[in-house]
Amino acid sequence: MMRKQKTLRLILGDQLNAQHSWFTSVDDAVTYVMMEVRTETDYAVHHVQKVIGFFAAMREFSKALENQGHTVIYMRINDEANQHSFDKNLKQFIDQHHFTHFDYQLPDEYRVDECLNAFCQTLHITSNVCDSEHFYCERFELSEFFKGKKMLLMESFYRSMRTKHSVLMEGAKPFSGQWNYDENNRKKLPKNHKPTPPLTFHTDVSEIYSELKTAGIRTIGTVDERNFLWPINRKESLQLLDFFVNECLQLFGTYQDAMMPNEWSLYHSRLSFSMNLKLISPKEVIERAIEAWKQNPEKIEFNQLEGFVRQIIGWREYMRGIYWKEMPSYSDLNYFNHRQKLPSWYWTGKTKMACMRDAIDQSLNYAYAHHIQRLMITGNFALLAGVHPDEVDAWYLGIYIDAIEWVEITNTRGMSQFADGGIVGTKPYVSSATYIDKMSHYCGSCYYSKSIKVGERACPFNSLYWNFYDQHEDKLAKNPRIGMMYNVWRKMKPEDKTALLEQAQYYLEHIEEL
Ligand code: FAD
Ligand code: DLZ
Repeated sequence: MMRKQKTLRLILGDQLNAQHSWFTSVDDAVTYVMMEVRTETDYAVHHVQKVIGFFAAMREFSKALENQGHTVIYMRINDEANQHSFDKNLKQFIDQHHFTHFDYQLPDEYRVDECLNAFCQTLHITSNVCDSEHFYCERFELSEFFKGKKMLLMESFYRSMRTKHSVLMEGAKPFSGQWNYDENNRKKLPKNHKPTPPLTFHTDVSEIYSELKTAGIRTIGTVDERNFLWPINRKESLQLLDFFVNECLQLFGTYQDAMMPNEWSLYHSRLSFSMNLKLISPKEVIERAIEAWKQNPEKIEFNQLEGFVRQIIGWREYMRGIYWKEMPSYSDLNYFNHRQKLPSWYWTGKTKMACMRDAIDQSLNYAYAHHIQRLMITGNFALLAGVHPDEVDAWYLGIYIDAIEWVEITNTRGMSQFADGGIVGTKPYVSSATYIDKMSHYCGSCYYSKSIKVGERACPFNSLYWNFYDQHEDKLAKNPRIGMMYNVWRKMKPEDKTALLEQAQYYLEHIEEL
């Protein structure tokens, strides 16, 4: 009789998928391994809530596996035997416990994928890699879809996903005959509107917090260690999903681009953390949202649902596909050759610009900002200020609870900084105060004036905006989506142009004081 293999299976911190086929039966020849390691806590300076969130969710997941009868090795951050990298610890476990086979799931991050690939080459036992069974698409499906195409348009990818997976379709046509409801969506919040208060959790994470301090892990931001607000297991993630479809979905599309001081989550789902750790799947999120709409179509209009589905089956899958298509060269792209550093107030919120202060403060307090705050406030400013994309990436990769490179870098370097020269976006997302005021209630309380372009109280976004276009005319003037701005710029009086450029220069030289 053949001896049964003794298998070691690695579960990464963002592979907490209880629905994975690995777990359908208990096999006493299989041991699962999870580990808290310095390579992961230190590849960026993370928000304290992010590190705690990952560790708490990993510990919950390992406990749940053990309760189901699975064998788990869980290595904590301060374990004496911890060698603080996946490959070194794995080697140690394999040698110590005489495993005869090693399994892992496809990692979502290029760096970890390379590390585990290389590790398997060194092994004297057999190994196998399988899918993480989370995404709609396979790793290189988008690459195949766009093969031979110059433009990688999200809209065409999104439509093909809707069709392939029969989501909101009537045969071959989109339900209601229309693919895109952006026109109906994206409104400013009425001034006295009180959004639904967010559902938060109250987990005591003081034990993990004190372990992080003992380990000396550098972090940013704050945490209420007795009331950790993020979901850390599948049950809580499903509660958050229920809360979203019952309380927020009906206004999701309408206010998805709106911003309001001191309102940190509005009608957003805050499901990115749960989804990125695979506590819940994109498919079940979409199915739950569709079910809620079907049950109550009067409360949840179709445009709200479509706006939400688009984010997940569209943008989320698209960004992952772009990541695997373009890595590793993507992480070096710097189309505008930007070189500046991020101002130090990105880590303190101490700026007189009300919009920047609010977006940074809430990022430090909650490890969260919604999409338009990331894109049109902090990202917009960094691009206008000519900050090096490496600096911008490091900040975004650290500060947000949901930041994992595949979805962070494509959004930051790609969509927000246009450092990829137009792989993800068709034009840079920059704006003056006009857009910020159109979508928010920040400008009314700001030290700077949204309508002043030059002078002491001039909103920095105004002059930096024109300075950006002036600086990059060679790269942008031919772009059909922005040619119009160059017509306006060229028609401006020379003395007005000079004043704007001088103002921008002054602000760039005094960026720390803004
Ligand atoms: P909702 O507004 O409720 O949207 C629902 C879901 O749609 C999200 O949970 C998310 O899974 C998905 N989604 C929406 N927009 C995008 C998008 N552009 N790309 C991919 N998925 C999307 N998202 C991350 O998950 N991790 C990141 O590190 C990250 N970094 C970003 C950096 C920048 C500069 C920008 C502009 C965007 C970034 N995003 C990132 C995308 C988006 O901002 C977040 O997914 C969203 O804010 C998460 O909050 P939510 O769950 O409340 O989203
Ligand atoms: C983000 C993160 C952190 C902070 N810590 C760990 C860890 O200690 N152990 C672990 O397995 N995963 C962690 N993660 C998530 C990983 O960085 C993630 O699994 C990889 O980036 C692969 O996508």
